[in-house]
Amino acid sequence: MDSDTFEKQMRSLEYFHNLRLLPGCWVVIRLDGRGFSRFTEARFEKPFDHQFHKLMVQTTKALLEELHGIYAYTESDEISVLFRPDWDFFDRSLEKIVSISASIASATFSHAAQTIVNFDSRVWLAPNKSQVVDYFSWRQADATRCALNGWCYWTLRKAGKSAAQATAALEGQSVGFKNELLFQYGINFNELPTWQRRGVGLYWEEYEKEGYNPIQDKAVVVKRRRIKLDKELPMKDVYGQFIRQILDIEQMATEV
Ligand SMILES: Nc1nc2c(ncn2[C@@H]2O[C@H](COP(=O)(O)OP(=O)(O)OP(=O)(O)O)[C@@H](O)[C@H]2O)c(=O)[nH]1
Ligand SMILES: [Mg+2]
Repeated sequence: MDSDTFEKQMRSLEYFHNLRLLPGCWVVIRLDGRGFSRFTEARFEKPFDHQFHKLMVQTTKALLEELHGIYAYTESDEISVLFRPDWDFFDRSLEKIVSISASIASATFSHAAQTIVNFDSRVWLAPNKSQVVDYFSWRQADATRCALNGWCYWTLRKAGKSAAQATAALEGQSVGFKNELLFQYGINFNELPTWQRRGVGLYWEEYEKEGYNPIQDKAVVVKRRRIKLDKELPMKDVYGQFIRQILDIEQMATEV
């Protein structure tokens, strides 16, 4: 067999390498810390730790910047990054997108935390804007549900209950019951930090910067872009409108 044939034969076994994201769809990449229940157990404050959250925000920012996303959202150990339908990074190759995004997240977090962690990555696709709004509402609802459960669970544990007892006490209980339980321990769930209950958003904002034009020899105001960290996201329908606004602006930019 000549070397060209051999090369072709070997390459043909890279079965998935030609998979591309569907054209014209909005893309979300979701990354999740691998085995973070165990990783966080001895290292971070429960249920929420500000230092841990800062590491997640730093990782989210790296993904948004390096992959040219338009919006990113993080809660607990997960990150979602949104891309425009015409996003053509890595020629929309699925393998490249999931492996490189997981690699950016793992490397950024590990470097900042000085310990090795891994993230998995998956792709979510939507042909229309309403589905993207639903996606981010879905993840935010998950953040709220997990925050309430986490606070209840760790409040009971810190009050001396075993893991089994705390789990059993919360099994099948309503949101009202869980709020009431926290209240009995002097915690008002609605007054806990917004980043814990709703997650945080990161997106690009324009700002004006004073610069100097050496040709004209005068001070000029230039426009720059930077990433804004929004720690006070609205919730439910208002959050949906907020996401829709981002999508509308991006769609207009695509059509220009
Ligand atoms: N202590 C602490 N733990 C956190 C914090 N944020 C997230 N976690 C942990 O991260 C875990 C995330 O849950 P999962 O992603 O479902 O669990 P996992 O162990 O990472 O499992 P896989 O994702 O399936 O690998 C939660 O169980 C929490 O224990 C935090 O601020 N402090
Ligand atoms: Mg995880």
